[in-house]
Amino acid sequence: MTEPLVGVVMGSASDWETMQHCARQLEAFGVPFETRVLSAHRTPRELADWIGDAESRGAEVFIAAAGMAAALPGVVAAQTTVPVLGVPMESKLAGGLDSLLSMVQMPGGIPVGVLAVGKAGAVNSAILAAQILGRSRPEFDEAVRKHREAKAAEILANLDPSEA
Ligand code: RP5
Repeated sequence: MTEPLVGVVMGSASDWETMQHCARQLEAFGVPFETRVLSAHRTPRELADWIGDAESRGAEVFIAAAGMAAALPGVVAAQTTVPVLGVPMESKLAGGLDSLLSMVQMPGGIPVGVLAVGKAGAVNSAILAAQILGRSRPEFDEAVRKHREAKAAEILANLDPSEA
């Protein structure tokens, strides 16, 4: 079994609808990862156990998604020096601005790299994780380059939307 290089954790199963886009992007890049629903508030002990376990098995990036109080990425970051990327979930209050502000306002000393709210952030967290891993693994760097080229080609193939 390939051990995960990326640990993807979300505060609730309700976050999966958004975070499946992160998982799909990691899969497309061939990055080994594992996903967990574990909450900073509802399952704090199990969360701590998983962080330690994933780190000991070789995880080099954590991606943590949460909404509402959105404490999860900060709580993960407090327990590891593995880089943590945070993905704020959309919410009924202010469209997820609440999650974004909660997540991004980490106290000095414990950083979390916060991405955009929702699907764009979920996809970008996977791409950024691949870029981080790509510093020492050229295959992931190459996968990111190809992804960018494909996205650019899509745009250039349809320059005039009125012709579609
Ligand atoms: C957060 O609360 C989760 O990350 C989720 O975005 C939000 C709502 O959770 P549920 O009530 O849907 O389980 O902890």
